[in-house]
Amino acid sequence: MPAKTPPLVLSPRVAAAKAAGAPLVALESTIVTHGMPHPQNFRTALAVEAAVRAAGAEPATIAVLDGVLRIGLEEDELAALAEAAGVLKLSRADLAFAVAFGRTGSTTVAATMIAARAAGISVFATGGIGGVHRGGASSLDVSADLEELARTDVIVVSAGAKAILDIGLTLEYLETKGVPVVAYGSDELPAFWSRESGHKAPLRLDRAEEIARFQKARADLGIDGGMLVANPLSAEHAIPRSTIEGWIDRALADATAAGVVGKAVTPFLLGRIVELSDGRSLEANIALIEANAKLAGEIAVALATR
Ligand code: PSU
Ligand code: MN
Repeated sequence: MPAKTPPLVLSPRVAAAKAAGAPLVALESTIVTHGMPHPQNFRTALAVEAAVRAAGAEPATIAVLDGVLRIGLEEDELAALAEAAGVLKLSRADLAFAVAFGRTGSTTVAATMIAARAAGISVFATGGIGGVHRGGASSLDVSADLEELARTDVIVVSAGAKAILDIGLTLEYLETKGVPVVAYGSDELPAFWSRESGHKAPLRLDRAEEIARFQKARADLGIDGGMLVANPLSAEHAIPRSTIEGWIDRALADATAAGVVGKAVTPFLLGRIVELSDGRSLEANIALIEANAKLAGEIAVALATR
């Protein structure tokens, strides 16, 4: 059988950037459909694309629309996705399900990595990755994002793992799987809404060029798999750990009481924490994803100019 090209469709802007060899940054869409309320989700999606462009790279927001894996969305498509109901939250397990049956779904970190890799995009910006949930040692609630980082060659720029998780176990898992975890400009791993996690970062780098250099050395050695870059959000927007922990505990108790399981857990917790914090967590989330998009753009530019 002849080799089959992956069934994905590049937007005209992304196709032009690729043809010109310009730096590209993949962006996920689950943060839009399941991570933030409307209309902040749409405004943030546009701001994040603008941040990538300001850094000199072309953004490619990824989603499955009516069964088509799309790499780069038009503004009206993004607007529709931001208010659509019943959008699937797609990971490695069900990305192909949406394609096979003509469904519309947003891509998580895991699914966006798969799509980015297939489209030849090596840098991706998100908010916070999924990881090992608290109690994960017995519930086995471990995000597919971690396994994807272990196997797919994409640099994921995040603010660390979401603080709702067990950060220590998440780090152990990534170490076991050989995923480099690089804190940007910090000795400590950030924890999404907070600059501090209580965990020392396995690796620290201070410049986008250094991250590109590290990735190049990995590739030269034939080391495959992803890399996790953890970018602490600005002190101005950060929420102290002690403050956020109270809201997390409340949200976790509410999730248990409501019997929330599986894929619904993370969206439930994020939404509940927005309520409990009176929108403060949302402001931090918006700020951190914009900052991650900017850094991802800089890394993509550095990789392209090496
Ligand atoms: N970052 C955010 N908000 C989000 C996410 C990331 O700021 O909603 C999404 C990503 O798509 C990530 C997902 O892959 O949360 C994790 O979901 P789970 O824990 O169910 O694997
Ligand atoms: Mn899960």
